[in-house]
Amino acid sequence: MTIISDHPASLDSDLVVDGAQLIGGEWVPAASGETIDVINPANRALLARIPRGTAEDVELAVQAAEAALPAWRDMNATARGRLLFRWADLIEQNAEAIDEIERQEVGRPSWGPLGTPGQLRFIAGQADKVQGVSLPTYSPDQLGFTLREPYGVVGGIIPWNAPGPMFVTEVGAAIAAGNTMVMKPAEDAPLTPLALAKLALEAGIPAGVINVVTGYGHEAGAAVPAHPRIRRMGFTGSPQTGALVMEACAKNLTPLHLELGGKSPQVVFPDADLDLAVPAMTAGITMNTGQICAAGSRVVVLRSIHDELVDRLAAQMEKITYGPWHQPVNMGPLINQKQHERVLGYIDIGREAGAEVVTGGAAPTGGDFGNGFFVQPTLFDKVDPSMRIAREEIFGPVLSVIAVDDEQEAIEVANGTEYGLVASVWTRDLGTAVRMSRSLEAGQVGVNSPLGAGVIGGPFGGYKNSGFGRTMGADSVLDWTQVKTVSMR
Ligand code: TXE
Repeated sequence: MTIISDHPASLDSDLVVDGAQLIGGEWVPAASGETIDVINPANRALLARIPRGTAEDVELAVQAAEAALPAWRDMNATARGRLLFRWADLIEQNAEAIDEIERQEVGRPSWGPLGTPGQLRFIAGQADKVQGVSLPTYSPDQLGFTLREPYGVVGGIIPWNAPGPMFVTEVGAAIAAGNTMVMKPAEDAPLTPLALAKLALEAGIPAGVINVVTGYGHEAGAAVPAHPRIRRMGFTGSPQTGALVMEACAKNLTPLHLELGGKSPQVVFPDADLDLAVPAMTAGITMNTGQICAAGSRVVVLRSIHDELVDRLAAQMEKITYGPWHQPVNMGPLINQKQHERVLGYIDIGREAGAEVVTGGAAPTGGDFGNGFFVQPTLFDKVDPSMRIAREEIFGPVLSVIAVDDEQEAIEVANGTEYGLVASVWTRDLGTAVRMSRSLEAGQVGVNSPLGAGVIGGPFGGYKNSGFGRTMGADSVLDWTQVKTVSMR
């Protein structure tokens, strides 16, 4: 570990990389020499300083990734997979330290055992299952088949809401396929990605296969898709930034996938099991303080069950405890001041548009909340689908209830936003479940299950403006490959 800054550490772990980024297996400062403070959003305590990387650092990282490419690409695929399995083992062995780093930089309470090793193992298992097909030929002295080959040096940009899982799924899939990568984590939560990269080196993944350039989005971030020798990109974040990344890729004709968030509907029918639905829907909007792309932020409910559902949701939301990361609470703060202002701003927008705050609706003050970016779990009723709080991603613990008259209207409202990431249906009727599963415009549909959760290796990604391409599952590894047809005589 290279310690460059001199502030008192409030995170005590060998895995905390302070003042350095990873280029070609070396922990180095930014070419600019400048740094960015990383804080705990629950109390604004300084956790570490990260290099403020720029295009110059991205260039060095691309060179390092190019140098590492031939050996990594040509390695026996099973051996490559084994290194990823070893990486997963090390993450599991260091689960507490990783969890603590992620808890502090995101400000969230512990979620118990890390899911990250399992996600990585699924991907590791795909490394030697990247296969082509055999093809018919015109003549018997000819063979035809396809090869799936890595793109080469690829780039990734991830957000701050789940830095650990995002890092392993994006990096894991790209390198499992034989690519080498330049990854730019979010400036708000870079410490978990850096710690995971450190474990990757320890696992024996060669220097230069994973390069992590830290810095701001408009500097280090913008330089990754703008680099002409980045052969493919993966981006997770906001639609606005996604469009910028796509524009930069268009200039270089670089293919990419985008995962851009959602406004996921939870459609509740009168025969729903509310004992199951209410806690799940509440958890779905308060977990990670609502800062989850899959958060079920709209409840679309059939009118006959509306009053009972709103009462029960309000009671459940009032049970949610919130406070600093080190306490046994359900919910922590929002990530930063900008998001705090944004979420509180949306609550005002909802009120002004005529929606009714049933519970929550403000930032708690005093006591344990100190100067953290906290906001109360908030339930809005009497929401019209045309309101901004019903159409735009708030990325906070704010749930909007929309009443509808019948199944057809439920489908229209559920599909009535530009997003299409996840949708859930709560019903005991098999016919309703089948029709809704087909009708909902979303990359993931949950029946009596929120967030599209619980499926191992399920491809994850959006319909419509939620993006394209898939970031998990076997498909994600294939997405990082290109197809070559071979005709052999
Ligand atoms: O996102 P950005 P922000 C949504 C969510 C949230 C909103 C704003 O609604 O309220 O976006 O969050 C990098 N070129 N999601 O501002 O800007 C940046 O450094 C290249 C949903 O944090 O998209 C970070 O690493 N990169 C989402 C990453 O992009 C740039 C998760 C995401 O930041 C860049 C996060 C640029 N010009 C936010 N500007 C999800 N899909 O889960 C920024 N970045």
